[in-house]
Amino acid sequence: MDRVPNSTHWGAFTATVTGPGPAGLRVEPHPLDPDPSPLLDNIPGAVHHRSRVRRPAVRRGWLERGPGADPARGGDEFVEVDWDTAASLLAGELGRVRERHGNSAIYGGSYGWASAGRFHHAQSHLRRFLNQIGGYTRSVNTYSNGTSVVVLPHIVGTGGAAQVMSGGTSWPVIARHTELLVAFGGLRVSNAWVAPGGHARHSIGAHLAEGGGRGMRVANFSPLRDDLPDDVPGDWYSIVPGTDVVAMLALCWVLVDEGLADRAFLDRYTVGAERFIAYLRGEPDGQPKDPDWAAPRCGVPAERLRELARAMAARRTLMHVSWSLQRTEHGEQPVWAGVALAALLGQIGRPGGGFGHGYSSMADVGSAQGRYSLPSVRQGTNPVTDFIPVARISDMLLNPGEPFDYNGRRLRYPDIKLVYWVGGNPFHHHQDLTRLRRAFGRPDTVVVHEPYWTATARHADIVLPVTTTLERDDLGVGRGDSHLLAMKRALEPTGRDDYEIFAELAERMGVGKEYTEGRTSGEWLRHLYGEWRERLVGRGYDVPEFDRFWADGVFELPDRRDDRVLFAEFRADPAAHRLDTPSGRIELFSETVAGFGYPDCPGHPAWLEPHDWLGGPRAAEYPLHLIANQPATRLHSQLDMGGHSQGAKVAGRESIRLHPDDAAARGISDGDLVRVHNDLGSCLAGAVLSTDLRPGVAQLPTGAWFDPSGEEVTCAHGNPNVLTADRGSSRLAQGCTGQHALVEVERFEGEPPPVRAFEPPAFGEVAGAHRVR
Ligand SMILES: Nc1nc2c(c(=O)[nH]1)N[C@H]1C(S)=C(S)[C@@H](COP(=O)(O)OP(=O)(O)OC[C@H]3O[C@@H](n4cnc5c(=O)[nH]c(N)nc54)[C@H](O)[C@@H]3O)O[C@H]1N2
Ligand SMILES: Nc1nc2c(c(=O)[nH]1)N[C@H]1C(S)=C(S)[C@@H](COP(=O)(O)OP(=O)(O)OC[C@H]3O[C@@H](n4cnc5c(=O)[nH]c(N)nc54)[C@H](O)[C@@H]3O)O[C@H]1N2
Ligand SMILES: [Mo]
Repeated sequence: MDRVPNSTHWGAFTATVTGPGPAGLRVEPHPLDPDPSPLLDNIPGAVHHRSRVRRPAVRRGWLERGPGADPARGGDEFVEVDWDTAASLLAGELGRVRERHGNSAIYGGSYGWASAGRFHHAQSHLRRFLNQIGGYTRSVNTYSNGTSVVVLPHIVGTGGAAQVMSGGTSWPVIARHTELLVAFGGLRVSNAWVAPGGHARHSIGAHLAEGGGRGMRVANFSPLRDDLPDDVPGDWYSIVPGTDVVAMLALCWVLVDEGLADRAFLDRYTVGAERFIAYLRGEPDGQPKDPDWAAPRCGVPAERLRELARAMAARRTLMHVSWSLQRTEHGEQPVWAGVALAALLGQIGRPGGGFGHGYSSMADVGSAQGRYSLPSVRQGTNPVTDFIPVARISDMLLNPGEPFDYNGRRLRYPDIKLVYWVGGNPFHHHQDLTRLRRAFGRPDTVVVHEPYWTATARHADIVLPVTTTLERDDLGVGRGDSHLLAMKRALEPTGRDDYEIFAELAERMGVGKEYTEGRTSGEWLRHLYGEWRERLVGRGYDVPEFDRFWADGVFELPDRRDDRVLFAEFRADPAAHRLDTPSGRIELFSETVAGFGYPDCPGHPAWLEPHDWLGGPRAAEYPLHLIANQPATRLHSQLDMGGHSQGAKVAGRESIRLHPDDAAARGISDGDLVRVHNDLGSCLAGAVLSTDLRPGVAQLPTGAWFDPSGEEVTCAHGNPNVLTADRGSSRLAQGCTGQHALVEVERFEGEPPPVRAFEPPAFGEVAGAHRVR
């Protein structure tokens, strides 16, 4: 059998089919990848798994009683129907909602990562289709960096924010020039296995090795020692979670106090330094933000902070903030304080110095990039203006018509009647899943396209089975990727492509021609490639014809720059390369933000106590700080049933790491089944003891499939989002704050409920015409 190329967000691979079932599917890393991710091992056991959705299914209550709010959503059985029945029910319901309530009653925000592949990108097709039938309420920003993308434009302008977020200073520049990399949030290499759309050649390990070999040291500010790989020269600053701003302010204070701040840089390139420095000195509140103030709050000894500030000023220093820090309450502040600290050091715009954001968050940050766009499906324009910041989903569904604040505006939640989700798993990604379940009970109808019976599919009324990337042809390339890959079908499809489903609905709703433009999906691939090729050829690049490319299976992208230095042009000539902030400079104080009058996001970086931190009153009841970070064994909730992910489960549940002292105090041993709980909910998890954690800190990654089937716990499987609060970062950005929660942990005694997350729901029958033929 032939090895055929394919791709995922966590890397490219080849598939060889030798027989039926998982044993007959061999998945190997793509030969291009020098450092492939182990997440590829999840694929063989997942693609044929019993949790696949095999036929269209409609929730029994919806089928019997018709559309309407229903708290039974998520607990009901399903009735399998044929495609024709499903399509006619769905087209009818879309028509009803559109006519009775208008298009803004359709929520198409549908956040999520879906799969790699430029054509079969689920959300692109949903949006294209919904736009063609009159539009939908959309979502803005991401769970990933939804706080940064709102606050950074106030600090460095929209263009500056785009430069920070689209990759910043290139990795090779860091490897060659940076002497001290101060990494708030560490450099967690397992996260850099992933980039949206894929990453053909993983290289972060090589860059770190080059830098380390040259003498670069990393200051790993993290509650987890192993957020920095052992073989990278560095020092662990074991910090109390959520207190990075405290440490950053103290570092700033030392720079100012010891005359190490670069006044010339501040004068020429920033505004508001005086206001910020006055705050550091304690002029407004009587409290200098010095290392003695900081140490008991952030857990890093005052002397270490002083020494580090001096070292930062004496060396070429990159001040790095991982995205995780802004996925918290007041997550605007560590980003802003990080820029302020870099500005005080005066190295912004110098090779290997200045500010960086997200180097350990995604493979494409700092990677070589071409200055051209990638092939993509046009989504058209949305005539509906209603939107929500993406993580306000439960608020919207629970509070139609109510006002909310966002980035200086007061907006209102629309009244959603139909939720249409493709390519995402809100019962993985959203906070306070108990509340989300209530919210999902509110709309008239919930529609989901899924390859798998995820918790989101179970909370839907109409579930349509879709193919995985192994079951369709596509073009694979990520942002900041090195190659365009042919993704070739290797298996017979289960379900249909999202494209086929929307084409059918579009046809039934009178926009079939507009939607398909008369092309089959094979013709679309050629078309997208052809369009893209023409653009590149027009700019003088040599790009093969489609047939040549498809036969080769891979094309190396031309002219990718890996010598970027963030804000080098601005530094060289701040008048010619003004930032598009009101002042044209870096704003350490923003009149705009101050003018919004948000107590939870003042006009300069500041320490604001979050609800969930070990120094606050809530810690008396819930004394462990849970880090709910990205899983090292999968991407989010994807392929949690796969071999690699399952191999890391403990006592059949997701593993939670605890410090041995915290475990001993609770009579917990390695491998025990534990109950993790707070006032929002509880879950089971399997204990792993490790001195790589700061005492008082627990770590339970995201992505274990939500399993509400055990009555005595909210989730029998270990999904941390039953414990996280559904609260925006602040009124400014309203970003996701899922990274942190305060919890208590105890040994679970007695007979534990089984994990049923991967069992398909119960299927029943209803009398009459809707049965499977
Ligand atoms: N507590 C806490 N929560 C968090 C975070 C955190 O740090 N802490 N991080 C957040 C972040 S950064 C993110 S990005 C989110 C991620 O949240 P999501 O992106 O929602 O998570 P995924 O598991 O990737 O969900 C993608 C879904 O799409 C489905 N799918 C795959 N391919 C296709 C396809 O071709 N068609 C269709 N229709 N479906 C498909 C998959 O089966 C899967 O169920 O989670 C967020 N949640
Ligand atoms: N393997 C794998 N890789 C992934 C993903 C995945 O699901 N699996 N998801 C991808 C996605 S969508 C995104 S957005 C990125 C996210 O990238 P990040 O947001 O950078 O990733 P996280 O793993 O959530 O957090 C990184 C580290 O931050 C540390 N941290 C948490 N809170 C604090 C704090 O208060 N202070 C300090 N100093 N450190 C803290 C934690 O120890 C954690 O390990 O990852 C991407 N990469
Ligand atoms: Mo993300």
